[in-house]
Amino acid sequence: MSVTNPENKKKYGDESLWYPPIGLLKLATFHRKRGDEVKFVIGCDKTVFQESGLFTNEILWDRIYITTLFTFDWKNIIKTVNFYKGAVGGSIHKIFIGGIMASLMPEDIYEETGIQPVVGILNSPKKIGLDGKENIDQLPPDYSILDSRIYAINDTYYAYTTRGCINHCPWCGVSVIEPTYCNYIDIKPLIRQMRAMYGDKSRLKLMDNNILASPYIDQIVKDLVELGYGRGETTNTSPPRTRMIDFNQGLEATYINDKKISLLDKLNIKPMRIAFDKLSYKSIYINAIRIAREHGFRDFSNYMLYNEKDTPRELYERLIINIGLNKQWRNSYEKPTAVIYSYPMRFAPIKDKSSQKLNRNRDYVPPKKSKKIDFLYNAQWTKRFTRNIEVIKGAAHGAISPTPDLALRAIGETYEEFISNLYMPEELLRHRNKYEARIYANDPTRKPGTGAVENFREFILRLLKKQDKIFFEFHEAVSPCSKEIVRKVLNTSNNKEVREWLVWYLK
Ligand code: B12
Ligand code: SF4
Repeated sequence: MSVTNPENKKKYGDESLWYPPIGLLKLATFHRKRGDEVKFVIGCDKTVFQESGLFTNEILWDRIYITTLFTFDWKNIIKTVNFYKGAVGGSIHKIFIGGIMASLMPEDIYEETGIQPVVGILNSPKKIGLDGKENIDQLPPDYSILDSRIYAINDTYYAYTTRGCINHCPWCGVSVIEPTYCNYIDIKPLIRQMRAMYGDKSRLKLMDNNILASPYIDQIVKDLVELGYGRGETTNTSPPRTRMIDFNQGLEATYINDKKISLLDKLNIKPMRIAFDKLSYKSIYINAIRIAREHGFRDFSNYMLYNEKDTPRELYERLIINIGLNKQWRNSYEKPTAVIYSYPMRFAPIKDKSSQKLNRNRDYVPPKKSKKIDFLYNAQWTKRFTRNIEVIKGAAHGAISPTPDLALRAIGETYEEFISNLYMPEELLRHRNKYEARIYANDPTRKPGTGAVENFREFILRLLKKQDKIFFEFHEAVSPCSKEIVRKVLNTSNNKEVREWLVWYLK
């Protein structure tokens, strides 16, 4: 957790702001209903203690609640817990740690801090040592404790209509965080309370892990229509705004058929998120997109898990499938009839029983599958490759464009170009206009770049086709994404060309 300057965020809309810490907001509602005073702070905030007007190591607050999200935030979370521990003079019974990371690795947190985290959904005050019967998880979040310039609460409500998931995909933490599958939650009272408290907001983000698996999906859609999220419905504000539903965690393609889509058709869903996590789901995925489009859905957002059991080649093929669909939906001079934005999402491990504690870092790469690898056509993920995927995405604001020409330029027109891009020094990848000589049809007036991009591709493909000693020297120098290793090889390599290219990785 870090502090963001609210002034920097002012100009952005709700969609570009942070997701609110919903767990803490529900706890705020719970405590305020009991007449308690509540204050929200981000990260290690000394003002909490100064406000007490007392001397150091004194705190006015009776309880400190710390929420956690990703396991790879480990360092920051531990730092934050220790900060507040110090501030309450070590009386750790005042500190409560909960949320996602706390539920995924409670023993690790206990070992490190001496505090036993609260695991899972907060369905009873007993879990936080208080009396009462309320299901805290189903209380309306208290938006008033947050700065609306930092968090996306101006336009949006958040809710769950189900909890847990019937599947147990090995890469996913949901079966640990929400182990009991709850197939229906009536959100009507919650949304009505939120409207009464905070006004009529146009967006509803449903955070359900796998909503279409619920046998009560008909009832859920009925509830949403009753709440005014049907097609063409608007807010009761002046001016009125279109009400929109975002199934934030996506819809599982296997459940999408004519019957389910006819049901969803009643709702104003934007965007329609359908995941495409493995190439082997190709026909199921394409079929789901086809059915949804036939039913009039136009804005697709497609998450693609990568860096787990797949290969770069499989990711490229999935991206090409989306580019192909975008091409089909576009007549050369007219507006496309539908668009897909592709979001490659880097896998982050949930558990790690080995001593390496891989789930505490964001830069995980899967172990090598075999010693004998064809580094060209069966390349495996490396730190450099995952880094370069993020650079390619970053250049296009986090997504691969639905415009086919732009998408192909970003990822590479052929697999060979794609794999060269994954090896490419960041300087070249980030500043294509400066370094790419080729002029593309959609940007005919651009001044040609230096040609370093093309030269690099020629160099790396030559090496990849040989896979000899020189290739391995280069591959091992750049793959770990470490300037230190690059420098080392730069000092020892006898190959002039290798040395010349390595310099680019130090820029
Ligand atoms: C929404 C969401 C996102 C959102 C934003 C998350 C946010 N809030 O900021 C977005 C879309 C940005 C996102 C992105 C990613 N996500 Co995500 N996401 C989720 C999701 C679906 C819900 C999290 C959430 O906010 N829940 C809302 C609140 C109400 O529920 P809650 O946190 O469970 O709170 C309850 C309890 O936990 C408890 N509680 C919470 N806080 C506290 C505090 C105290 C003191 C107490 C006592 C109790 C308590 O009480 C609450 C009420 O019951 C979870 C899955 C899940 N079902 O939880 C995955 C999940 C957290 N994401 C995951 C992953 C992998 C990612 C990505 C890395 C994917 C990718 N490859 O890019 C990215 C990372 C982005 C980044 N920063 O780099 C993994 C985390 C794995 C890990 N190793 O940590 C999860 C668990 C899903 C999974 N596949 O396993 N994600
Ligand atoms: S279907 Fe989605 S939410 Fe359910 S276990 Fe698999 S990845 Fe997790």
